[in-house]
Amino acid sequence: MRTALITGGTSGIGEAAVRVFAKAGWRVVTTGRRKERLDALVAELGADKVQAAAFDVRDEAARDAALDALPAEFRAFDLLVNNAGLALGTAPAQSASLDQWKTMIDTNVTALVSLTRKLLPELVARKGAIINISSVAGNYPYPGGNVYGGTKAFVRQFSLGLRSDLAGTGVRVTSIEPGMVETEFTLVRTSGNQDASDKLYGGADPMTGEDIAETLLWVAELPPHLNINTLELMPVSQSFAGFQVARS
Ligand code: NDP
Ligand code: 8X3
Repeated sequence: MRTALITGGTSGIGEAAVRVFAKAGWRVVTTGRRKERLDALVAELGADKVQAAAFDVRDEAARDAALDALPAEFRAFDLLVNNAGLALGTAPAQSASLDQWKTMIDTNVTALVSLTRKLLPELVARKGAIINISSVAGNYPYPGGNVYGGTKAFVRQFSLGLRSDLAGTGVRVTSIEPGMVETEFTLVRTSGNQDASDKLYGGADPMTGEDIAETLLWVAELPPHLNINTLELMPVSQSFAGFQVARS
């Protein structure tokens, strides 16, 4: 039985992925700060299939303690899904909050790199896989995307760099780059503005966490000689709006 570590399992894409992987027969360890939500997932899916490790991904000591406390059969990973992440704010760079920028970099970049580095020797030994959740925001700039988009461009390029370094190891690395997925993402980005979230997703028929989770499972279960390098997904309703010109 293969074991996956899926970060950010308390809502959205990560929560859906925990269900999809557990139902497909994987052992899953999932993480997040909201322990009660993790505990509910364990109760729903069974402690033989899912274990929870509650910590803030930015706190390496808490992370290591939580992972070390897992039952032995949940401590060796075949797959790391780096999903935990967030956007904060949509203000233009010249008026954005530096604290919010630092939180995004600490969470989406520094914590992801740190957890990846920690697990890499074991993933190499087990010929495992890494799936990183980037975003279309890393591929296409948009007003107010500034640092969030920058962190996701990092995630994509880091994934490709890992592929280079891991040549010959059998470890697979994939960057998944979704467009609009209806989750708690916009609530978090707008500091809890339900109206803003409803307006963004309303009438857009956005992707769901389950759509992305099924894609993650497909990538993870491909034959071992196949690597999806990057995969960009959008709802049909979302497309490109072109350049802007500021005229005098
Ligand atoms: P949600 O807000 O629904 O889920 C985010 C998850 O990340 C939660 O489980 C949250 O757990 C966890 N997380 C955030 N910060 C931390 C932290 N400091 N420590 C531990 N866990 C943390 O959003 P999504 O499911 O949409 O987002 C998942 C990933 O997908 C993110 O990386 C996001 O950037 C990316 N993405 C989302 C898109 C979208 O349109 N929704 C599109 C493209 C990419 P908790 O708060 O309990 O700690
Ligand atoms: C989330 C997608 O376009 O809202 O990564 O930034 S977007």
